[in-house]
Amino acid sequence: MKMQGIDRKTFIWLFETMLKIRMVEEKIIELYPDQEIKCPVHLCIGQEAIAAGVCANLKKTDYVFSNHRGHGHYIANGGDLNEFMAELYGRVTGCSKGKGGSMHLADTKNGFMGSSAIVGGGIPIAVGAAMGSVMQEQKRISVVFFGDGATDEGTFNESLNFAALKKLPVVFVCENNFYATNSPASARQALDNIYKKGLPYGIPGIKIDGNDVGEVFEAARVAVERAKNNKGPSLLECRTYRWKGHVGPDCDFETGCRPRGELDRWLKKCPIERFRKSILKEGILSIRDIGDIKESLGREIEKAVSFAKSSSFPKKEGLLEDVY
Ligand SMILES: Cc1ncc(C[n+]2csc(CCOP(=O)(O)OP(=O)(O)O)c2C)c(N)n1
Repeated sequence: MKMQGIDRKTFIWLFETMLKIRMVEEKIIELYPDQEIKCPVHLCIGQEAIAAGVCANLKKTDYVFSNHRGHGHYIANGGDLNEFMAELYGRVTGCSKGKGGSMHLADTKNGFMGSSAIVGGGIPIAVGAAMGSVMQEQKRISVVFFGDGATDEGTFNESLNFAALKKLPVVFVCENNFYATNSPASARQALDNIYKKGLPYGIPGIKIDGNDVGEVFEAARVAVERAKNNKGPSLLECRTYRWKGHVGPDCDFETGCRPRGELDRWLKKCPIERFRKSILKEGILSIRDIGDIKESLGREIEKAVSFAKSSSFPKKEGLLEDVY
């Protein structure tokens, strides 16, 4: 586990954030059968290190764009948990006023400009935001999270080209979990080389173990620094695996969509368990401290669920408000 250059406070923040993402999603899995959460949920359990490692390097003023698998990004970027749960429950107190659901989270006060279900859709928008930032002489950088499936889209290449041409402050973060819905990357891409896809445009790329939060943190630090110093965009390919199915709480091997053995191999590379071991070994936290963190997160999550359930649904009359 790569841990050099990370201070104690950041270590603890990274651990708490990854655990928070995991525990929130485990809660969603528990509650989903009640059928009160009506929206589809694309869970990111297994991919927590990427959201935490990247967002740890960002300021509230930076722009973040996300995709349909965006719970971790919203949480790691400091999104309010009550508003998150309320959004999943379709309540008016939700971060998108209950009209977006899990795939359309937004938290603009923290620079989280929104997630979208259009695969690859966030990529050109992030480039546009970076361009706006440069034109307005702001020091805001733009970060966009997307899956390996999004790199199959033409918009990915067009956006990379334009960002490179204009030397825009963008960090492209690909969470390569090797599947787009049920289609494995090997059935869609001739080469296994997403990190190299910016090279023809002059964008440096790096292949990272996306389950090693230290490695993600360090690569993101370098990319963010580069963007801030007007050196242009970077592409991070973070290799990981989603433990759950494409959508919903099942695992997808039940329906034959992917092999059980593959999931089992990745379960052994749990990003949180790996980090927990390092944290204990380094003496940064004790088992007791970790227990306390879990307890406090559990309370916070329960409160958010109660907040969501006790909030009202949006009114019918407001159906066409906030529609762009
Ligand atoms: C433009 C577009 N094409 C297709 C879809 C249907 N769709 C939804 S998610 C998805 C797969 C996305 O895979 P990836 O980008 O790798 O992200 P992951 O789900 O693996 O995190 C597809 C094809 C869509 N929502 N938008």
